[in-house]
Amino acid sequence: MIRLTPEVADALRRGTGVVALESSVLAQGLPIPANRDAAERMSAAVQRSGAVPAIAAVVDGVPTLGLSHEELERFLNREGITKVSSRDLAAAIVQRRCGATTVAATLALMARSDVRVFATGGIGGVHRAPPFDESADLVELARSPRIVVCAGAKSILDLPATLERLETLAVPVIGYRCTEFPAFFSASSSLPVTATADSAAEIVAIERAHRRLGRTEALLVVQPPPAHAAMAAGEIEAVLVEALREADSERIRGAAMTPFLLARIERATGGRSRAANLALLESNAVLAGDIAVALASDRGAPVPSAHPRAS
Ligand code: PSU
Ligand code: MN
Repeated sequence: MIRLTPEVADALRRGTGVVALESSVLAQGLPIPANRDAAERMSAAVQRSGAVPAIAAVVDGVPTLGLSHEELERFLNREGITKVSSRDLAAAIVQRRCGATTVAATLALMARSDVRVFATGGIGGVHRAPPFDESADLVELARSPRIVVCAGAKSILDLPATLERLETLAVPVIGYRCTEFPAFFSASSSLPVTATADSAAEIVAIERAHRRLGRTEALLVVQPPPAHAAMAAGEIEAVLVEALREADSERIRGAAMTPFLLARIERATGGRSRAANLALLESNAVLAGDIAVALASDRGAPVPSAHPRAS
């Protein structure tokens, strides 16, 4: 059902780590040429961790995990590439289109494969301001037994409402060495995560316990952007308020909303937000690679305690 590159198929057969990457962030989320930097830095980061990267996409109607060099070029040039969420997959397949997959669609493809770990920048969520708009990323997280590593949800969203929905959907939000839900460009949102883990091994142990309970929700692993690239919490806010006003007056709706807001922030904050975006994509890829490698070698070892009791 899902086409794998020989390298990805081989890694799955040998039981070494594989990390899925989404393609919507490359074809819609980031501008040219930052999208190329993102693809290269994320892929290299996954490899440095000892895992194999697999970019998810629909290529001329074929649902795919792992792109050839030529295919990646087509997605980076983005001509004729549509944004594909989970509900769009079937039509894209039948109509032989090229689709860049969101978090939701990437999870849907992963759920049909043995790829268990996914690295991205930020998930979609509940948008601010009416009209009501909630990303399918949230419901797919609720039914895809996989691990997703991200820097939270982008600050263009209503973060408290997004976390409330994740709670309702019973998606564990595990902070990697952090106690707050990150706000994508900045480290802090003042909103708590459900638990903190201090190592990839501890995340794998939580994953194992979650699956043993028969849970089907994804584990959402979050970490803040690297300190050297993070922006101050208030810095993005003024830009965002203006972008939301523009979106309203231009009557931007539905799937166009996220790319529209991302482009406005990009234009207004230039290099700063882009540097933060690329740095967090890379560090999420490193962590996802570490988790994938730990998961691949996991033989049900006892749950490691990061906080051993004093004896
Ligand atoms: N957040 C980002 N960059 C992105 C996206 C989110 O920082 O490119 C993309 C992801 O692919 C995410 C999608 O899954 O936007 C959510 O879109 P929507 O809100 O239309 O579901
Ligand atoms: Mn939407």
